[in-house]
Amino acid sequence: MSRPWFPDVEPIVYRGPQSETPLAFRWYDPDRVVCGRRMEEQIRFAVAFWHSLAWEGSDVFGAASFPRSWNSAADPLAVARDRIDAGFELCETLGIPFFCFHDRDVTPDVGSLSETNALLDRALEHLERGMERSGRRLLWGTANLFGHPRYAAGAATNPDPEVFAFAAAQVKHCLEATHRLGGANYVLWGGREGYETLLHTDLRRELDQLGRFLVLVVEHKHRIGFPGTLLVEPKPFEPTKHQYDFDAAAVLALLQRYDLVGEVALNIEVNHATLAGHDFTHEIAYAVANGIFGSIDANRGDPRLGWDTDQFPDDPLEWALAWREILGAGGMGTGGCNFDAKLRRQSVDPVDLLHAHVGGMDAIARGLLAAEALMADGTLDRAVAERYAGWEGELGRSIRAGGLGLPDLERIVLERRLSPQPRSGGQERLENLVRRFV
Ligand code: XLS
Ligand code: NI
Ligand code: NI
Repeated sequence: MSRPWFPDVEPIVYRGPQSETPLAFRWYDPDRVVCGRRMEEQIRFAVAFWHSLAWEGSDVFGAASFPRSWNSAADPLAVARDRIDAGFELCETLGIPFFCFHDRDVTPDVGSLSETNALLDRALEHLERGMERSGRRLLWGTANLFGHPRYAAGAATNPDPEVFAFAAAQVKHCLEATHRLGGANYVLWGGREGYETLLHTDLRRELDQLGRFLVLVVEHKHRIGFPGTLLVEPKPFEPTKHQYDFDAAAVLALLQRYDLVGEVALNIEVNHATLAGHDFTHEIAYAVANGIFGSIDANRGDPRLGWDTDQFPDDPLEWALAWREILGAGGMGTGGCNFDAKLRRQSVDPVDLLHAHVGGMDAIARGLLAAEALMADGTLDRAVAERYAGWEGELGRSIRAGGLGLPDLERIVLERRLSPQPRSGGQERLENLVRRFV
């Protein structure tokens, strides 16, 4: 493998927790079997094209701080090819099996939909060849329905039906491309599907529009026979003040209302969970409990910055708790861990991308190993089972079965002179227990 974009870097390998080599894995050991699967297959890491290849360090206050050589060609198709090549080189250097992209991460909007699609398709031919050569796979594709000014007032939830139509056409093309590339999932993140003010917003109408849009995407998935999973990615706000896919619970309500349960699952992002005021683990547990867990966007926020800072993961404890939920649900399924994470603006060297991914991969892998050990130990699971043991007894089972009304329960309390006593939840003991494994 020639390495024109990340020269002087050898493929990064596992060297164990004691290694002092900066670009080495201390915990991520792709061939190690964890809970019945090789780590690589259990985690399913993906590189995000937008943050790691297209983005060059601009923020709302300043311009690009690390122009990338792979983005410097004059012609958009040449940029796309270089960017794709750099992307596969990044994946191969890191041993990352998957990637994710938005249509506009590959080629820009060049005016009319037909010209834009034609340009994208030519770039995707190059992508397809790179996939064959490198053996890398597509975790998910998605359409960028938030960057272009036409989407300033939303895509599906726009007050103008022509924008809805445009967004639908864009998603049709991107879903078909994802299908052609063998994508495991297709993601819808409703960046501007929300409102800035209720003063000019017909909320009921916009929810119906969003529901209609999702139904159209589901219909088209079946029409073309796309076997992957459709995923909605919750986020509470940013860019809009309020987004309709606020959190896992809000998306579940949408899916129920528009009869889409069983058709659409969730792509849960760490920093979106925390922005919504939840722990990451809560969002996963909520999705798992409702049968809609799909995939993960791995990153983290900053506890003192209230926006989507998209930093690379660094907390094995947070990931251990997340993995416990995911493994409990049978694993990732078609999903995976996509690094929807970006460098800090001062990390101007391409090699910083490698350090960032290595750290993130190790944090996630270490969490996975901790979750496996915690589950094998069994104390925590037993504590939970004991806490609810009463519900497996005669009274608990009868209540759950639905055979007892309020008068029956009153009679039971009076006849048996019930006087339930508080029992310790043992939280501190369990927190100490978990710490032993991380
Ligand atoms: C933005 C989202 C975005 C989606 C894909 O906050 O995380 O990156 O993952 O459109
Ligand atoms: Ni994301
Ligand atoms: Ni995000």
